[in-house]
Amino acid sequence: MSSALKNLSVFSTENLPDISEKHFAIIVAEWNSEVTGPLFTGAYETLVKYGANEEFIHVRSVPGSYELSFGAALAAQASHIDAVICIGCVIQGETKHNDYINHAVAQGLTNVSIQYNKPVIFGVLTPNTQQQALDRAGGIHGNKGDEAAITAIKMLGVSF
Ligand code: DLZ
Repeated sequence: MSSALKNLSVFSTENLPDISEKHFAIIVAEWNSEVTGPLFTGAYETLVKYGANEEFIHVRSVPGSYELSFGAALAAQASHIDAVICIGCVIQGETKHNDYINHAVAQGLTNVSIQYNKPVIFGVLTPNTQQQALDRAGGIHGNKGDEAAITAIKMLGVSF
């Protein structure tokens, strides 16, 4: 289902793990802050709503989405961090910058997750327009920050 049909703030919350002792890092890109601000708020409030201790939520900002990979690596290599949530918004422009940034961040965050064996969540919007971004940052399609936080929580419940 594409996100045009799905509300990003509607998800199953059955069997969520206890996260009261878990430490989360949230890394937020400053670019498009009118979008990343509400995404961050959604992620933070969702963590708290489902049991995170606010003292265990560690927030840092980076200039742009391209820098999320480095921020995530710093967080993931910190032994007390259990999961990392990365928040960004890359809006398509006249050039292909968005393609380069999006691919680099997606690959970068995957690499960090595998290297450090911790959930690293891609809370990055990749819209064609600012309106599409706002629609997914607390607008008509919900909030991708909420979805990113619930994904981090669910991943902490995955074990073998
Ligand atoms: C340079 C740039 C551009 C053009 N657009 C965005 C964007 O839409 N969203 C975003 O998060 N960052 C953007 N950036 C900044 C890059 O992510 C990065 O910070 C710079 O290229 C410096 O490495």
